[in-house]
Amino acid sequence: MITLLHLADLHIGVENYGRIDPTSGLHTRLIDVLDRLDEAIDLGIARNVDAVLIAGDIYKNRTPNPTHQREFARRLQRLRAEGIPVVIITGNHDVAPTTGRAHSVEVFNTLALDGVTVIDRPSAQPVTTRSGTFQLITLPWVMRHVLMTREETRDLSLLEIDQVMLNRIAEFLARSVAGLDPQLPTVLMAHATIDGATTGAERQLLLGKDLLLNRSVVALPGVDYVAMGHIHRHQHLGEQPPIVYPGSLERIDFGEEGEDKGCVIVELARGATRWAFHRLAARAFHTIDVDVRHVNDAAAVIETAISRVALAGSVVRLQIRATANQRAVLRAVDLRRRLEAADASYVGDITIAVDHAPRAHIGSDDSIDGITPRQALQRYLQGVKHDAGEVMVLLEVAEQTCFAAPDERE
Ligand SMILES: [Mn+2]
Repeated sequence: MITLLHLADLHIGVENYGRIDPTSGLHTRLIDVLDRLDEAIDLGIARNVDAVLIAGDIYKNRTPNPTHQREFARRLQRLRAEGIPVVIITGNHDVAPTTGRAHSVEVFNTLALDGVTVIDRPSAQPVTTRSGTFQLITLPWVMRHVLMTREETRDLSLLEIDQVMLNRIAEFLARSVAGLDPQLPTVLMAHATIDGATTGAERQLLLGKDLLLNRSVVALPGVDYVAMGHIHRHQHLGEQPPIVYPGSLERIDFGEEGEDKGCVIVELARGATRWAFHRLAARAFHTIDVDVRHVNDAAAVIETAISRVALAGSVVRLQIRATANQRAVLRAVDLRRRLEAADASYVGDITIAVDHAPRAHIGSDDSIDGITPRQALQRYLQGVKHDAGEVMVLLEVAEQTCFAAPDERE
């Protein structure tokens, strides 16, 4: 029996909803992510795992700073000292923009450290552990230039290019499986979106440009476990073989408020793999939603809503719907002080929205059918922000981040 620790989407360096910790000089959210990684590694060591698989997206982006790199290297070194091999594949946040430039974890491969393997191409190889050997097929985040030449893409539409890429991925996986030793257990590790996977509400739009792999493309006979990365919400898509996303280590945004965060322990066995999700102590995110439009004592109702939530140590935001008269007496600064006094680790936006009927929409009706993500965002922003300049700035930022091609996005 080979036991594995399966992690993905560490995103070291995502530093929102926190501040610099004066004692360590590190951002509080960086400390959170590193604490979760330590927690997962502690679990792996306690369970005597034979190898650690990291299914992509190590850092926030392809240019981690020296502190992020040192902290990740420390964790790799701890696993090496324990004699536990680590295999990493690159995710879309790790890849280099052009051939010739290094991806974010390439240095660990260049050093040729015993027990650390970084894979950035579709490949298949045996992995030897103290409890035996397993076969590992890897599908890192695929960039178009890896699978297709410029000549091949020249006369094709984007849709046709996607189809050719999907065909090549399916061919690569089928070929890899055909070459397997039937005696040895096999893991397929991939950084990709499987069609039918559930994303957090806030990620749905961002994933619009991803290649969607059909479940049948990865659920191949001879594969005993499919170790996925890319989607931050833990989920599994099938049991034969198990196709599992461990999800990210920490919540990155309020869209992940209701999601458990953790890692997966896999007991790999030929045709009889078992796995279990382990919840880690990710920092809680809370949205407090209060509608006071139909109450007399708005302040008392807001106070009750706040006092119901365990705020200590959490990241919190407050969303109030009020009448124009109530809005005139509610003070965001007082509400912020109230939340800070409850020992919230970070107080996010406090919004007091007043209904302006009828609401301004860009379309002639409220239908969202057939509108683009850009239009949906614009409509949303126009609904919640009343400053046209602010809406323009936010749309501009969205253009550079959300709507940039996945390869360009950071
Ligand atoms: Mn990703």
